[in-house]
Amino acid sequence: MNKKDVDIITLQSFLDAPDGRLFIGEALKHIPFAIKRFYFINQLADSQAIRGKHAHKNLEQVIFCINGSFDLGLDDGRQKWNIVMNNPAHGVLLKKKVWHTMTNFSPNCVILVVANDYYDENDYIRNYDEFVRYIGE
Ligand code: T46
Repeated sequence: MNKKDVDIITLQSFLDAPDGRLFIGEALKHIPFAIKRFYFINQLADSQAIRGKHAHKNLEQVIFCINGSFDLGLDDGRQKWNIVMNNPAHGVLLKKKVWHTMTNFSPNCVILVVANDYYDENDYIRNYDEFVRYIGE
């Protein structure tokens, strides 16, 4: 995976100092799909935790780190890419069939994900060897 293959979405924001900064993302404008689901992850008390470790067969998502930081590892089966997620305005498009891992969480890390479909465990590939076989088919 080359840098050009990682789609970074940059949200517009408005600073009302000292009263906060407001970020905006609209479906089919900034987010390249209709949003059917969102979820967020907080309370990342263990900086050594590893989340993700899977790919999706069809699901597409955009992942944000809206507070703190973490490392996002991407792997399309040919090349690997690591992105430090530490800018709340930047979302990374998680395309289908890309193995992804989340590591190195700061204590105040909050991850927000928007997805183009509902939760379906059958869409997950949670075994790396199976992932390599799947993308080779
Ligand atoms: C992804 C990365 C970035 C549900 O029941 N519904 C949901 O919508 C989600 C997202 C999860 N779950 C259940 C499934 C598991 O029993 O919540 C539990 C934890 O999910 P998981 O181990 O998949 O969490 P992560 O952080 O490894 O992965 C999540 C998303 O599941 C996944 O789609 O791409 O964030």
